[in-house]
Amino acid sequence: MHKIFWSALQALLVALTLACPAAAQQVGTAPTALLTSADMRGGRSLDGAWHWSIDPYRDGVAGFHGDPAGPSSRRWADIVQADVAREDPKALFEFDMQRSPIAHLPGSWIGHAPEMRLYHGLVWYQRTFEAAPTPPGKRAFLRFGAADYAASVFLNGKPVGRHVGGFTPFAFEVTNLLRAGSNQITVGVDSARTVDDVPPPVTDWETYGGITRSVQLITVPATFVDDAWVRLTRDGRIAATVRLNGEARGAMPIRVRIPALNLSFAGTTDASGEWTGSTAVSRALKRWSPESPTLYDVRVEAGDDVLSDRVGFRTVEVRGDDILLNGSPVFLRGISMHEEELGKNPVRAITPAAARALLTEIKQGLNGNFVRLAHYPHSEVMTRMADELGLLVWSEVPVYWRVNWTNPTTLEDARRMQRENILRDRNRASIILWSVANETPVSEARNAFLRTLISDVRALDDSRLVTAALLSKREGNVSTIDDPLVPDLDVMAINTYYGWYSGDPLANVPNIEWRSPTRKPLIFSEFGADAQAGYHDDPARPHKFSEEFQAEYYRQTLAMADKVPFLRGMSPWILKDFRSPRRQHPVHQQGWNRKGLISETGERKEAFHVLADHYRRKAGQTQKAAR
Ligand code: GCB
Repeated sequence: MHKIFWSALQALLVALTLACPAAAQQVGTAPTALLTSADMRGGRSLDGAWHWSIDPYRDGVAGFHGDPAGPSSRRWADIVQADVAREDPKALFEFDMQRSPIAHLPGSWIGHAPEMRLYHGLVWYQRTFEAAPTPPGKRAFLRFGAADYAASVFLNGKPVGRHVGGFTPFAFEVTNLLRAGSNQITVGVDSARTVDDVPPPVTDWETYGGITRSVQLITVPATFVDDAWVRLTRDGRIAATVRLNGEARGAMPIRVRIPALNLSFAGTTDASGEWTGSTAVSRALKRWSPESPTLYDVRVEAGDDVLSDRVGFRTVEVRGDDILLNGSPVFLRGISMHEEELGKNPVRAITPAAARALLTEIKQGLNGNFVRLAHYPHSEVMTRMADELGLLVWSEVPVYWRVNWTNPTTLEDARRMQRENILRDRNRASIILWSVANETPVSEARNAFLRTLISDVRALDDSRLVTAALLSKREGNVSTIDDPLVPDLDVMAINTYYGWYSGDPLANVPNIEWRSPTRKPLIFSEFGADAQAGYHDDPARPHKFSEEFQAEYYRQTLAMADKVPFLRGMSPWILKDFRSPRRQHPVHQQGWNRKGLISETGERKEAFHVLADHYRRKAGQTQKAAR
């Protein structure tokens, strides 16, 4: 009786956990640690072979009358279904995780099998791994790089937590759940989104449901460095803000070391486990820049824990309508990019090689120094690669198009995603801009929502610039940047498609004049035109979707851009053709947005060379000005 009661209670808690994030918090399953720079901690990788099984009617969440899932449906049960069925002829299972097919994670399920290509909903994943009980004085966490969109995690039959949001990391403590020998982990990932989610269901990109980033089991000392933000301040000092997690977090000595600079500074945490300190820096410091992306090994020591990171030091600020990098004006020669690897069948598996291939095409191919990682936080593999290769980064949250501005839960979700993104990446020198939104229609409710996000950014990170991709108002040949959000931003950004979505003849595009009542630097955060690689047309009268049209569109739009006195950068749309269910032209698109300068397999289109030449000239101008 007792046993039945407890298992019914557990099933009820599980149903609540799966159904709503607020309930997840009530049952103590919200993420319990940040584990910043978790990718540097190593730990035990749980990437690789996992069983997977679809559950389109969410039978593992609730029965058909809405009651908690019964024993025949509980995917997370700590049993081997075939063994139980063999022992007990009455046992009924309407699933069998251990005999379900196997996929290699991380990577979206759209690549698991052809029939998964358009699946949206719940998929269960399960694997086992050998472990030992957590030793005394240590704590263990399961850490996910990302799961899209909501994930419920179970270890050895117990719910350990739920996370909402497809692009940011989360970690759950499992110290007391690990056992000697085989441990079973089950994750239910649901890709379905509603109008209250961030982003809402309608976007212009592929959803890529599933476990798309690495899974690690990380063991740390009982009190450990949960967050360490190390940066160069605008007044030229190296500062560190450290937060400890654990019972001994108060009054704990902390030391930060940068061995290559012979630099060490120290302090003691306050009662809540936090400490901020700073030190002067010697002339030996080589500042990070795209031309010389120097990174330093940094160690943060606290009690038994040492957190390591690789950090670059640079400053970024705005003066009048200039963006200053390390005190000197910089023009951002960029391009936008989705989180999608090269190839005919991408599954959003961003390995270091995949990230390097994409970013090298920007840095070396296009002569770029900047990338907009659209429209959501990209993999930490990508931002680390940007640090290493020397590309400035725009990072953003998926507050995209028609968000439900009046729903407080939607706002809380967006704030949490942004916080998780910033706390993950505050040590990346490459990131200079946090963007709070993309092409959101102006209203009082939207302005209030975005202002909350902006003030959150400023509270979390005062060392970078805040922006948002906005729309402008067109009258005749004058485009005015009149969004009421502009005064709240450091840098204005505009998406513009004159000559593609508008009926302007391309020859008219350079006649369009840009005005802004506010004096701030401007970035053209998007402009672009579709072209199907290999489709050529009469250069004298090119049609849409031809390489010639796209190349001419770039020539004319760049001519327009050259005339904007306060333009300080651009990230045209987009590096690579990307999957988008919106784009169903049967000849030219076939489910792909074709605005890439390279095709999905990396073929360069004519417009690629137009932009590469433009950036070569721009880079030359900057060098001359610096001399
Ligand atoms: C936009 C959106 C981007 C789309 C692009 C397009 O303005 O920000 O997500 O993919 O236009 O191709 O229309």
